[in-house]
Amino acid sequence: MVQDCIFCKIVAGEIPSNQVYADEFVIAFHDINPQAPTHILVIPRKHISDMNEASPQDQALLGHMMLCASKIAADAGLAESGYRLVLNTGPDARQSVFHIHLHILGGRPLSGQMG
Ligand code: DGP
Repeated sequence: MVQDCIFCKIVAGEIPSNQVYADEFVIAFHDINPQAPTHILVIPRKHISDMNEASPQDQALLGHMMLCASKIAADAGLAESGYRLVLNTGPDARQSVFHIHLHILGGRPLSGQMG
């Protein structure tokens, strides 16, 4: 656990979250500032600050996050209508929390603009 990391504190249960999924490796919870009708974050229990810090050792964990996201999206009813997975890294991507996280966005037609 990294001191002063909001998401480490959520993993530790020190900050409450509206959790929708948890297993040995990841947890998922609703974003506090939703950008779409469904906006869920999937985060690893392990602290990795961003994709620049991710290493080959994290390959299985990152793949697990993606597969969990598809299951969570399906459970949220998004499999047919579709959804977007977003992983921001660094200032140009406007990353604001430096504990890696996958956004699941859906529930309405999303912007055609990717950047
Ligand atoms: P990003 O810009 O990719 O770093 O997105 C960080 C997201 O984290 C942002 O959409 C808001 C969300 N967030 C920040 N703090 C909290 C929190 O304490 N609880 C929850 N549920 N979400 C948070």
